Amino acid sequence: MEIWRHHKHEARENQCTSALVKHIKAPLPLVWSLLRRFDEPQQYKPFVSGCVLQQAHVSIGSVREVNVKSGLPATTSTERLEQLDDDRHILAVKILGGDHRLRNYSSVVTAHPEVVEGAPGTVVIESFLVDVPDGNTKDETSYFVRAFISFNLSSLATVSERMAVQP
Ligand code: A8S
Repeated sequence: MEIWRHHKHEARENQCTSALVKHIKAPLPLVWSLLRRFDEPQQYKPFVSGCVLQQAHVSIGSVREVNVKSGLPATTSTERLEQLDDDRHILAVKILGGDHRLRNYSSVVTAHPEVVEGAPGTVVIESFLVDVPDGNTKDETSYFVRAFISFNLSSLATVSERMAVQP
């Protein structure tokens, strides 16, 4: 399978898009069990302080209210689950609103098995598409978003690798 096929976003003139790759030394079922929890991003995202789902259960179209820790340029973000594929390991989320500057943000994260030094590992790819805010450049926007995704994926690796060694 071509691992990049779900990450080809069509960016308009006022938008930017980019992707990050993270290799994790933990088996795919474990990594996916963390990624798929649309209702509990705080399990690995270091800047999330809490999350409230607007429905009783997660399904496509579910909306979550994410609260982020103090000191960040935002306090809250409203996000909708667009796709959750437990067979192909695809999660897609759209940001609907919040007191931040990310307009029309959408992201896709996929997980793929790999073997690292004879042990089961996982490659995670996360890509995004977002409007470039007025007064910012594409490079600034990309740098800002990539920084948060990079922290999230590093933390995902730390948490999964810890769980992999002590089941
Ligand atoms: C994610 C990705 C991002 C989250 C960003 C980019 C955010 O949660 C933070 C600061 C902001 O200014 C925007 O998948 C927002 O978490 C940490 C509140 C959306």
